[in-house]
Amino acid sequence: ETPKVAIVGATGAVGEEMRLCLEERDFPLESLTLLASARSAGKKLSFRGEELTVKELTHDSFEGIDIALFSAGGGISLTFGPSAASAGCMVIDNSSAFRMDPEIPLVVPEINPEAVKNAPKNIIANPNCSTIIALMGLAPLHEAFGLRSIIASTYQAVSGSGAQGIVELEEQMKALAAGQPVELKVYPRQIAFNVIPQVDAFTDNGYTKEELKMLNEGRKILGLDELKVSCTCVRVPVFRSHSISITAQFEKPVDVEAAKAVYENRAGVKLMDDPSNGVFPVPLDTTGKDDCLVGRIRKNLVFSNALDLWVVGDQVRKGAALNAVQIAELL
Ligand code: A2P
Ligand code: 11C
Repeated sequence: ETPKVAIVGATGAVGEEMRLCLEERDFPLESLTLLASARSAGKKLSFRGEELTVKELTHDSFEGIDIALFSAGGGISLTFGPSAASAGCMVIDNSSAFRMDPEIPLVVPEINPEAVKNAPKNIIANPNCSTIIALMGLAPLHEAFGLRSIIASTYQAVSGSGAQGIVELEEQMKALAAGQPVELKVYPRQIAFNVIPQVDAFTDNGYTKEELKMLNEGRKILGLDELKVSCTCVRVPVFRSHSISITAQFEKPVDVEAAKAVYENRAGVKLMDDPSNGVFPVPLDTTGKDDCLVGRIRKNLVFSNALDLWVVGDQVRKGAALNAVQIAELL
């Protein structure tokens, strides 16, 4: 039986991409319901050549819906996710609200697809975007060499802040080009022609919440309770692909040629690594694309059994919407 599907946050940056992914991938569905706030109710959006009308999200929105893809922020997920799930709907949630709940699987379909089978709360969580993209590069290396620790810095696109982040970068660029002062709404500092070493709120230990997600979510997805991670997350003036510079230390001795070979025939990740010929991935290479790209693989000169690498992926796609749609496909 083909499912009835809903998108919660259908007018947002990720919600729009979810609709696109369902269409592009010919996802088998009986109907698609688009939900957002009262502000967007009545707005028309196209799907498979039809105009669909956006409806206001309410607690009654999930009657008869089989799968709901949530991307309207953690507050909306906490308020509406459990009631949708108890109405019999399978919730695939893009927020951080439920990710660390031991009864809620946290899934990257290329890495731990079997986890979807054990979802007693009818909720499956979609991981953080930087975590997904980093792990798409690291999981094949983990299989080969056994991952022990990660030191990473991220270069995160403004799409990670939703539609408003994209507008803020555009508006600041236009203002600067016109010699006008910039306005700050989403970010604590100017994002155009700048970089900001803060993504999400700071915690007591000096790391931001975003930086701790790579640790906690990485452990859960890979099933590695002892994995050590230290991360610095940085917002950069890029529209929609995140890049991550990673130093990874392994249990076994590493070899660069063997490391490059692990990406042969892997779904969702490709090697792009011939730096002396100018071949390495940049954010624009993955923008609007499904695959994550890996380059700059080299033996780390400081730590034993360690590699340095650079991973790039479209934040809106594999970092969010595509991964959620792939989880729905597993169901
Ligand atoms: P709306 O466009 O009506 O505000 P983004 O992450 O790109 O900012 O998108 C957020 C998404 O979450 C949008 O689709 C937005 O709808 C939706 N949203 C925000 N607040 C609510 C709410 N109170 N009820 C339902 N949807 C909401
Ligand atoms: C960003 N990664 O780029 C964030 C957005 O845990 O899903 C998504 C936060 C999350 O700002």
